[in-house]
Amino acid sequence: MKLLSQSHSPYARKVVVMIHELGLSEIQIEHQETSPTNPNPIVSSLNPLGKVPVLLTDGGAIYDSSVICDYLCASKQDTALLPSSLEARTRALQFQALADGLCDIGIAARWEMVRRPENLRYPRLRDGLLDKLDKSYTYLEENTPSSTEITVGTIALACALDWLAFRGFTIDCQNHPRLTTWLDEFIRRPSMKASVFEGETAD
Ligand SMILES: N[C@@H](CCC(=O)N[C@@H](CS)C(=O)NCC(=O)O)C(=O)O
Repeated sequence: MKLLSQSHSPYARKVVVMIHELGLSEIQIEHQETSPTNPNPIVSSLNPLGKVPVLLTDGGAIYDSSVICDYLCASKQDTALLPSSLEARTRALQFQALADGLCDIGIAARWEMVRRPENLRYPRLRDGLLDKLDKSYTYLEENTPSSTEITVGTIALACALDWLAFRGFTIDCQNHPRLTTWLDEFIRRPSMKASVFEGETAD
């Protein structure tokens, strides 16, 4: 199997971390740049949305990151990273949904702050998006996972928060001490150290 990935994508990193955590070292990881303003024909031929990550399997191409994570857990019959009990599974998937939503918001905010030509930016939209990030950080400070909770949800969350910090949306450690401590500890995992963000979007 081969994963089409991007070294600065939080969704792709979630899958890369899952690959490490599941011990699936046979999966080859290939970097592919893509953006809505600079689409990559290889990625677009495999995913009509033109986005990475995409996992190439004998049965065809799989996207998006959540579906790939589900596929990898099922193929390894791993129930720890994606628990089978209803309550634990919903909790993991809810964290994953929040994490992916944070990344969607961060990407949208970056369009309004750096990626779109300056005369086309909409400050009111930027402010609305930044407010969602603030509210999510406050929610997560009150609902910080435990350091022993290693699921697709907490992996997604660590990748999302570390990506937001990588792009300058850093968590205020004075106001969010529990969340900051949790993230600092999580990014020390070997799987996170092996997948540190690097690079710039090529629009
Ligand atoms: N929901 C998707 C989001 C993937 C996504 O937005 N990937 C970005 C990289 S961070 C991308 O490929 N963007 C290219 C584009 O939007 O054309 C997932 O979870 O895989």
